[in-house]
Amino acid sequence: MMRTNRFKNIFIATLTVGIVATLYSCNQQKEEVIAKSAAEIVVNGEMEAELTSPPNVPKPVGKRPAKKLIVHMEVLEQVGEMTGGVEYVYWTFGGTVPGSFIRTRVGDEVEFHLENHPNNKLPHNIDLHAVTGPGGGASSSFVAPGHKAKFSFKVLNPGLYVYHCATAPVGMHIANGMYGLILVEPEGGLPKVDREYYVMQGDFYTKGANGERGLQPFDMQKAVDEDADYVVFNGSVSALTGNNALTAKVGETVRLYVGNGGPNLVSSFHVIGEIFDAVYVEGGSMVNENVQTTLIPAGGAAIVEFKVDVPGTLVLVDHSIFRAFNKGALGMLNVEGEENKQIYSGTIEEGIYLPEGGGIQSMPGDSKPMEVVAAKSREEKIKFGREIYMQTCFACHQGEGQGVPNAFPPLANSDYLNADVDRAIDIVLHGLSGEITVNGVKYNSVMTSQTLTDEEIANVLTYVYDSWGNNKSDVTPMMVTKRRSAH
Ligand code: HEC
Ligand SMILES: [Cu+2]
Repeated sequence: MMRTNRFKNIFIATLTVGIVATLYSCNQQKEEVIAKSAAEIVVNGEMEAELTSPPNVPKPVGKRPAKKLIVHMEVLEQVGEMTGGVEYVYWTFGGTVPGSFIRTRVGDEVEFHLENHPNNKLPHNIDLHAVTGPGGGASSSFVAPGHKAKFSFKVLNPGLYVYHCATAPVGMHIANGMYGLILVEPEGGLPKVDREYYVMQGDFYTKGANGERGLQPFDMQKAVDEDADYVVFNGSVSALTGNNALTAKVGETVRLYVGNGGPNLVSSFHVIGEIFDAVYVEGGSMVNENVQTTLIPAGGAAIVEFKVDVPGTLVLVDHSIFRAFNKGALGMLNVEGEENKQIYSGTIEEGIYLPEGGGIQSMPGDSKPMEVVAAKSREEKIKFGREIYMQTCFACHQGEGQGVPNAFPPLANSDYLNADVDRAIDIVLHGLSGEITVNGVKYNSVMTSQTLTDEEIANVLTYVYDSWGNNKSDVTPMMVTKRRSAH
């Protein structure tokens, strides 16, 4: 018995490997053919893309032939409400988090215009996961405030793709809301459904704990520690509840385009009271059926479809459940229509799924004061200073201190910098605005004050003075402390 069984198993295993290998090579051949033909599709005319704010999506592409599709996307940095009484400065693609939804098809040639509003403080760019090419467009789309950039790409692969800002510090730009979705429909379009919605999860990190009121600044340390204060759908706690809930009628089919901007957390996406009839796994071409919870990685997406059979409130959650009830990852889909007692005995009672609110509590007496590691030598100061530069100053003043013409003055070989050390300390401490002249060129812009310790400011300025032909001035924490108390 044992023996025959084992042989049988080996036989089946060999057979399976054989079949899988054959299927795999067939698939590969097929994919090559598709990829080739997508690149070869000739575009026929041009049109301006319809962009929509969440939770809405543009009209289906369907059978429309491939075209040159013109996309105008504006970056806006603006204050919004995270939850009652808590405000946050969101950095957005098109004024919303997630950013405007882009809908295209295989074979389209997308001409992308990225515009950075003049009131913005920072440079930005865009990396679209639907782009075949280095950086997904990032290096071609880098724009300073008040500037615009244009690049184009051929859409080769169908699927649902994330786009995001990729300007340093990348994590910070994503954490502030710079992500969205671009859908690439296959040849002939997607099957028709009754309702389509756009939902995207993101995690947020604030200086204050969850629920602490006021304008909350971004907290870099919590972001690095992946210790989110808010985990939400569509940018804020109540974006998909109450009057903002999604709607459908009994008997309709619903398709959700679900993305996850991160920056850190993976979503266990689930709809309480439904089973997904179909899931386009990871937003690709593979369709899974009868799924309870689907995993959506940071920087990934999924398309989920289900038919609503009974009335009531369906609840969208990240099934990492403290995020749903204590950090905001909860949305609602209200279904209206006739009861069907055969399927379900009654409606779900509304109000059960009320969020439980700010849940981050600490035990008394467990917080130790932070130890500051002081640099022991000039070399170490420069090393620490370089790290700060790459995190804080790099985005505007650039990697070699060369700056950006008409927007950010150079720190390399800067006569303005070298003329006055105390003035440089003041600039980092308090920010700078108004007209200045650096190496004969006028700049009239705004540098925001940087929240750094005296030690960090000393290190970063020592690094800057030591680099790119500057005068090697040494800046000590004491000098910074003196300037700080002078104001
Ligand atoms: C958000 C973009 C931004 C960031 C981040 C930034 N700066 Fe600036 N910086 C500017 C702008 C804009 C000006 C010019 C302001 C004006 O026109 O009045 C400036 C001016 C300066 C100047 C004086 C002009 C010169 O070129 O010598 C110094 C020095 C300086 N920054 C240092 C730093 C350092 C050090 C950091 C990092 C700790 C930093 N900046 C971070 C935008 C930025
Ligand atoms: Cu950005």
